[in-house]
Amino acid sequence: MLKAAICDLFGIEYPIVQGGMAYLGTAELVSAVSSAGGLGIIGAGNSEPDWVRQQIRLTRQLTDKPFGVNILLISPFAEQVVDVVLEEKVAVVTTGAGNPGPYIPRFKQAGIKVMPVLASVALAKRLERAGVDAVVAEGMESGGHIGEVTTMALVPQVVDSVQVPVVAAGGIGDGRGLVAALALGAQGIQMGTRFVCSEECIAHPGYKQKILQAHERSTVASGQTTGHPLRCLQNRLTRQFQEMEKAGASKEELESFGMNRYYQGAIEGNLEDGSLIAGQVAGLIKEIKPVRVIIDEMMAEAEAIIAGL
Ligand code: TUI
Repeated sequence: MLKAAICDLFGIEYPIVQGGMAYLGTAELVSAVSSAGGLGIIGAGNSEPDWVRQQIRLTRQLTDKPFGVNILLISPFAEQVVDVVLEEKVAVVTTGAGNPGPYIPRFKQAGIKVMPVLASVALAKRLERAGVDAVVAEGMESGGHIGEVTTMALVPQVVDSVQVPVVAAGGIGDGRGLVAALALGAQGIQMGTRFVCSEECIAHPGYKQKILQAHERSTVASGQTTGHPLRCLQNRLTRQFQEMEKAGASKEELESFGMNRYYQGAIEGNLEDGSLIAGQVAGLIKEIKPVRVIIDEMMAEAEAIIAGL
């Protein structure tokens, strides 16, 4: 049976972490992933701290397995979500879109494992010194807010730069991706897009269908000029956004145009004017399945590949 260092670190059965997706990392999905042997992650996104607390408590009712919370460091509620996570003594925290350094001492004091998601070797080294337990090295194939380096190039460079376990993210959707990540020296993988197309994910059915219909070039990273590039499925919104960027729109104009689009896309199913966040792996996903089937098939495929190498 395929085991990795992060399984012992987090007390999980399989080295599979669910990406902490805003609005979609709810108790339904998180408990399903953790109950199936992976690590489910509540996506705090820009949500209010009370909502995060409620999701933590709901998840605890649905599973007795470990799970985590992802803190979006650019959320206006980030500080308060940190307090909620400390008060609720969640097992694991992942972070996105920033440097969680200032919060690390408090998490460690509370016995909470910290695993920042990052896109550079420099931040991985800095955060290892600050005491994180593991890092997620996220390549630019990922959906959502991305860095500039691909998973293939980033993961081995992060692995060579830190002692803590590295989890690979970006472009991984099946057992082949898991084996590839392990070959690069990662101790596990994180997936987001694959779990959007699960039965348990509350994403709008129209958004899930768009992912199922996608091919390898269906996503685009827009917003490079804002400093927060975001990978989404192409639609009217991404085309308008790119035209505004080409015409030299200011960062403020672009950010206000992009406001609240995640919820519209992911939950309301506004398929043309909402953000349909997805990674390049969307083209690989052909079916909506229960989380347990996704994880079991992925593990069986990975083990068969390793046995046949
Ligand atoms: O965070 C993500 N993916 C996301 S966050 C998101 S919501 C959002 N809203 C508005 C603007 C941008 C995003 C949707 N998808 N992935 C983890 C990730 N973190 N990728 C890259 C980074 C990152 C970038 C810069 C981490 C640290 C960082 O450091 C800057 C610094 O302060 O050193």
